[in-house]
Amino acid sequence: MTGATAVAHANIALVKYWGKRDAALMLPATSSVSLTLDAFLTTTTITLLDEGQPDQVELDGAPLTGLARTKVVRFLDLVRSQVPSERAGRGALVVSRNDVPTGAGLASSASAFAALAGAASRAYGLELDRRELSRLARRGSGSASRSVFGGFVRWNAGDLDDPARGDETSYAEPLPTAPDLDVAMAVVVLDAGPKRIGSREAMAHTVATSPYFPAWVEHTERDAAAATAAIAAGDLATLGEIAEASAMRMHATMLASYPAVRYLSAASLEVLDAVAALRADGVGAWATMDAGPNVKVLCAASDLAQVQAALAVRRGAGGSDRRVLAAWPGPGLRTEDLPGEDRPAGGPSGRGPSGRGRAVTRQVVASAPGKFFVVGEYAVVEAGYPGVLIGVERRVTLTLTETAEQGPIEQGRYVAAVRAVIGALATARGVTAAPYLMETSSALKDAATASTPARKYGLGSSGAVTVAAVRALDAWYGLGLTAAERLRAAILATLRVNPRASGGDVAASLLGGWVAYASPDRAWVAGRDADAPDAVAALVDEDWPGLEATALPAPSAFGLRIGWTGDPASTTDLVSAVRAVGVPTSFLTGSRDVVVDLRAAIDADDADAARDAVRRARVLLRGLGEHAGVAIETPELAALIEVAERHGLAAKSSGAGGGDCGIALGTLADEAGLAGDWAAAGVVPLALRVASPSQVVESVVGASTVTEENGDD
Ligand code: 2P0
Repeated sequence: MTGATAVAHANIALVKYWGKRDAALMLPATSSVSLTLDAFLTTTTITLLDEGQPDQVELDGAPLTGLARTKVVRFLDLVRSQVPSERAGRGALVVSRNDVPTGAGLASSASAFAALAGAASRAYGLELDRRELSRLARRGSGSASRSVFGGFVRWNAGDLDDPARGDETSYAEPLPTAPDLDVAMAVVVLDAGPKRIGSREAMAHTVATSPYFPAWVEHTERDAAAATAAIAAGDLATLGEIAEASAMRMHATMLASYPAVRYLSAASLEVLDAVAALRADGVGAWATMDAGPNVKVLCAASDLAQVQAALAVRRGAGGSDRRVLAAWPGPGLRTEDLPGEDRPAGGPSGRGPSGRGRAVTRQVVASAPGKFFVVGEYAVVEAGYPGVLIGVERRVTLTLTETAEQGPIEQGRYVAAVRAVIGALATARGVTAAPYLMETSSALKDAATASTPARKYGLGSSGAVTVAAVRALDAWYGLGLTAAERLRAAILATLRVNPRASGGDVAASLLGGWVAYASPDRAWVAGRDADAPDAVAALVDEDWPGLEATALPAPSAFGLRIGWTGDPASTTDLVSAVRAVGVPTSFLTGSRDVVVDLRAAIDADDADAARDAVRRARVLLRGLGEHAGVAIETPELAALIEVAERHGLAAKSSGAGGGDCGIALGTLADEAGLAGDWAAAGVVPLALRVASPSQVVESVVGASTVTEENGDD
């Protein structure tokens, strides 16, 4: 089968694009600056049909028709006009899916055309670098040029005088970003009301009729330069001010066209007021708006939960609460061939050990999410006793970059243990790989800001870094480990650092989502572990007694909320105190029953049974703390639990307890009410989504190949 799949994420402009100077070549009147978001994405698969067959285009399971289909077919024609091979005559089956919250009006032409550009160019065998991909995506939709890249991006207006030069020079590029610029966006979803004029038409109408348009162009070029500098300097306040001003100027310019184009609704204005009130309270939050009534609010990642909670509550005339989605910076375009595809000879493979001496640099980026215990903590440490955990969308990212000579890797004991385990596996399999540099970054804790100290939430960073290292080195050596082999390799490395670890955090980070876990018989593992490559390979290959890690179905009848109570007591102190007195058998068996019942409740999607299991787990953990003379459930956690119960949720401490986070499970009617009541009790609600699995993105910088491989085998 000949074809390719691409994934692209939406972006939100901080300095807006509004107006073209050349509609045929899709050249913008100004440069713009954006942030690519993780939360909204498009996945597009293109399969080439036989010569002469008409294109078929499907979006979210239904055939596209009319103008929407014509835009896609025209874009495919543009790609085919650049293809020298026999493929140019072949039609395409285009199957596209938007992952955006339903009914939120957030589907975006940016992610759609960036994904289409990636999938089409690859399916038709065009070897484009990222800049060329950005220029191509631009021809589908201007803002799509920016979604080729992740994070902060600038789309250059390009040469303004000569249209041909403009086409070559108008592309997006990733912006140098200060490492501590850790931002997020709260997306306030408002009723879209009657359908308004589309942005392409509205833009053309603004250019043609707004007397303010020349002033808009002049200001925007300056704003783009200032935003670029603020991003490089890590100056969020300046960036936020520019972003809000750019959005207001864009809407002012279109309000001045005749007849006026107005996307702002009364509800939008209320949110703009709420954002201004947040700022007056000293919280850094800045609003931006596009061609619709929704308001997106830029803030520091560490302020997101507070911003979300504040914007969710609608004050005054008895209105209902608003829906506020959370988004973080997202990645750029990824593409991959369909299975069975042969790359043209001599093209970069993007997989397996790197060929030395190539004029390109290979890079592997692996990431793994954080985790929370739902039930089973303390018991899961004993072989055969199960727990349920959940992966949450805060990631550790680890990047390997090809280098000339292998230098020392100083990334801590867990990474060192993974390097030893994967190195032994590679030796046993007779595989070598190029030397690499390794960098890690973690979003599992929030850096300090002027107003808040650094925050650590107990998200399981050692498990996440272990998993990210296994995924990265597996890809680097081209070992092609199965999911079960990755799990055993990661737990083996973990046990070499901490022989008492359960490995539950590793399983949750590897699989993402809801996970049932039982730890292996660690005495059995220790008895067989040895540095010899063959011993490691044998151990990673075979089943381990007791070990179970199973992805559970995501419940729809209930969800999890997470609250943070503040500084934790030391996990090791708590665990040592409990171990000193011994874990009573009644606790172990009680915990096992709870886990069995919660798994059944998840399978049956039964909220009442799930709450019952969580309440029993809470009682067991309090009893264990009393037995050992330590506060697993601190007074702050008790307050968190009582507030959650008032809102109809069942709650408990999570993990070792003694502080950190509590989890609350159930169906929440009043999101803002819980957030407000938790805040009044000194609990910070954490806006954490259920995580997708650990993942690897592999790229060859300087060539066109970017492959992504997901956690599922
Ligand atoms: C932006 N928007 O910069 C601006 C701000 C909406 C408001 O780019 O005609 O779908 O396909 O180039 O990219 C939306 O317009 O328009 C847009 P075309 P596009 O994000």
